[in-house]
Amino acid sequence: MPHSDILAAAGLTQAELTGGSLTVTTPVDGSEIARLKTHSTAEAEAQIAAAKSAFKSWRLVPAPRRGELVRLLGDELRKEKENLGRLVTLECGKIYQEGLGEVQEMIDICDFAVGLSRQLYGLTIASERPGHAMRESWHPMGTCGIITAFNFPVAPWCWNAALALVCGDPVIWKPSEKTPLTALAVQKICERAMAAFGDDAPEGLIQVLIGERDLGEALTASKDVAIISATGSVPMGKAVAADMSKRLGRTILELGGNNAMIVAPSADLEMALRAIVFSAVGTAGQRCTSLRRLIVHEDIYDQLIPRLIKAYEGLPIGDPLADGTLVGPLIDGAALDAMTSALERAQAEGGTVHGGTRALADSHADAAYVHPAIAEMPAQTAIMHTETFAPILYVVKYSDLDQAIEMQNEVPQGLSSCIFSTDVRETEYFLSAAGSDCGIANVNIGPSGAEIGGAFGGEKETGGGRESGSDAWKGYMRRQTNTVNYSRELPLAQGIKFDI
Ligand code: UN1
Repeated sequence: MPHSDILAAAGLTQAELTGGSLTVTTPVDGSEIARLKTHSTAEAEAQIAAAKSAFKSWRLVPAPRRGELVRLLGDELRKEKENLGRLVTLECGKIYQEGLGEVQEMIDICDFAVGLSRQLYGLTIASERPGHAMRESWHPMGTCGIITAFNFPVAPWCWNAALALVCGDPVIWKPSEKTPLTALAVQKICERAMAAFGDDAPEGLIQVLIGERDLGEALTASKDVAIISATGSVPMGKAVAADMSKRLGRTILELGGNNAMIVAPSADLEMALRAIVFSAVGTAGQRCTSLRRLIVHEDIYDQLIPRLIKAYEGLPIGDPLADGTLVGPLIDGAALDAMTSALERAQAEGGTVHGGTRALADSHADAAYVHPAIAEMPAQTAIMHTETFAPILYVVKYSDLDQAIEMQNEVPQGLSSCIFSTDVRETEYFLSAAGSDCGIANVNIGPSGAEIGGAFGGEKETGGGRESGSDAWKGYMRRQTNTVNYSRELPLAQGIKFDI
């Protein structure tokens, strides 16, 4: 399908796609697909003011009714799954199957949030005083600013927005400047859902800001943005956290990962092989959950690694829109440079690199296709402590599980992790307090491809935030402790006497 048809099918008009200063190129072939008009910081401030006034009425709409808006959003997304999935592929380069998967994540979180809209439960608490009742109430918090990255241009917005909306919070989205088109297409889908919902969806409830970093800074600077949920690099997260700490605003941070798999002697190597390839080369190694470090027991190293190298050699690399492609392009030339220099460092640190060179340079001179790389390392060297957003899989040997877990936990990031083993003593140990230090720890599946039902996020430099399922909704509400005295006395807590 020509690029212009993909844009049109996603509802984007020529008038919107031209005449602005933000040039959008597709990583598929490096060609320009739009010049978008950007928002000014004054417009960002106007959006913040509109959200503030939307909050006044939205917080009073009963939560199950707020859920109805998210149900309608899920319905619209179901209708648009292919069109939006294809646009995701065109704009960020992940293969079409993964583009569809990303839209499916949006649909799934909408379903989850609809159910949640009737389950924003608080506690009742035993009071120490006679004739007193205590409880905990959850109230809407205020506007939620959502900052997202190019690699998952739409799903993380929805993990945040679906929850924030049922929790009573307006949302303002600042997408990556590399992927603004998917954000515009989603905004249109939201507008249809709001129109179907009717009058109690106030103006300013769901908004999007197109442009550069200054717009994100307008969100972090404003006391009228109660929460910032940011997905992206560690430096971006540190900048957001620093700004937000100045006004003690709430953050939900989902930053870098440096995810490992331990392959133990008892592992099912067929399964491990498939899991390794999907999690290391899926999205061309540009997921925050991508597998980056493979820690393999020395007894099975020679059975697994040659097969893995062979599997890499046969990977179909190319147009992510074409059937059968498994590895699409990197986002841009800068990503290719970062990959090349990481591999040079790996070699300088004693590594042996397989693959890792540029692919399709003749047919796609303006795009950044690569052969995914495997780097066999003598130990967990310095380069392995950093996250390079590219398909590089570092491989090291281990001899004892404690040493493997120590290596797995040694890096500054703490998002996802996994072990392949059929020995329950090993797998339970890996999940125990002495095991993985990550927010996600899996057994016999790879580190990527989390379902929306669980809380998503991780520790250390990953930022500590949790999004998506479980009780992540609490991050979008304020907790209020209520004590009600229904007696005719006024006993004080802690038995204090204070007679006047
Ligand atoms: C990301 O890369 O920012 O677990 C998110 C996964 C996906 C989400 C990745 N569900 O791989």
